[in-house]
Amino acid sequence: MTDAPTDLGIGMVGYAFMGAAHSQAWRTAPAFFDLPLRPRMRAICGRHEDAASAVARRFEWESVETDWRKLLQRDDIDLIDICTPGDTHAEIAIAALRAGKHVLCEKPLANTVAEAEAMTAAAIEAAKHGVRAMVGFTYRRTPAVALAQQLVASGRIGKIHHVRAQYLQDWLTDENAPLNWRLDKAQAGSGALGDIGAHIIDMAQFVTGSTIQSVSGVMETFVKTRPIAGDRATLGGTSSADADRGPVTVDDAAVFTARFADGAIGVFESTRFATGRKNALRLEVNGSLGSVAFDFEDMNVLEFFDATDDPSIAGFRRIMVTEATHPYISAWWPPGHGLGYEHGFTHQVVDLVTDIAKGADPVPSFADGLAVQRILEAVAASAADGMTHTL
Ligand code: SOE
Repeated sequence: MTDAPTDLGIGMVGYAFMGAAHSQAWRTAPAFFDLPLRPRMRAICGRHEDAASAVARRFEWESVETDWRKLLQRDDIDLIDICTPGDTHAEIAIAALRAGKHVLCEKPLANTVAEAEAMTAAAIEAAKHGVRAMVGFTYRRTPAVALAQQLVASGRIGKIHHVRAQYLQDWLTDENAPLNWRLDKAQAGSGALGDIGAHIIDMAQFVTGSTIQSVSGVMETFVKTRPIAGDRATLGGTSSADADRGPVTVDDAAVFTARFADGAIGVFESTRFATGRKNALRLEVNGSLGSVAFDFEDMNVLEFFDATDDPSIAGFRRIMVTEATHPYISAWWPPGHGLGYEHGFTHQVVDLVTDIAKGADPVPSFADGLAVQRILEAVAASAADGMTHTL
């Protein structure tokens, strides 16, 4: 009888969409993967005790806290999982790291470069004491994306010339969709740019192994005011004529071009107004020997074009990324059964717990998150002054 792995106590801050995605990951990972440490879901934390308690019951968190600082004081908690809006990431992460707790922080890392720099400095200092930090760009851990990165890194598509990345959603095309925290700059930092643009920036740099050196961007807020839902005091309305509508203070869409360090050029598009596109995160990379192409709305497939094929039979092949030899798949189902959105979160937990046990620095690191933050800020600056901004 082998010894049971040491417990790793988890304290999670936040309980909405990301709270649910992360909760399922902490529950599922040890069931499908042989982890070197055993995650124990010690506490979920939220300002509204009733709502947090309901999520705790649903996902079987052991306890509920309403002040995240209490999590840092608990000896049964080793890791803080931050699933809150971006305006709270820096304060919680830095305090947690200084308290000796590992940190998993949702993307984007922060709302500003200054915050991201402070978080990265705290993570570097904490790592000296074996305390680890990761930022939650989960799409890297979709098997098809991980395979794309492997093909590019192995040279199968040769020298990269083009990177084409889109993240298309349409949940705000209705001008009467109400305000929420994602539309408030003070809470979210930016709109489509940081919320979904951060994902394609991280994914493009991960898959290509190259870094963005300069950007030139355009941003737009198509709907300037929206109905105020819930607590009127938090979102502001103006005159009586606007009493039921408040200002949208972030972008609805951000598009930009980019130059990469390896000489490739990129085109990026992130929007919440791509009518009909629900979660179309797409990446295509064109190289001298071939191309890879991915669309999250067909997430178990990677398209691959091999330019060395006989031209009479050449074409984009659809690789079903569901073989046991493909990244992460051997823990799941037989070929062809497929994975879903939630599996990226489970794989994130698996890799984080494994790195903590090994004493390794997880990726993407806070430094990777800072690099994305710098690009976000450069795109916003370019959209404001019409200039190309170099990182
Ligand atoms: C935006 O709608 C969003 O929820 C992002 O915030 C998540 O990071 C992404 O995984 C799904 O879409």
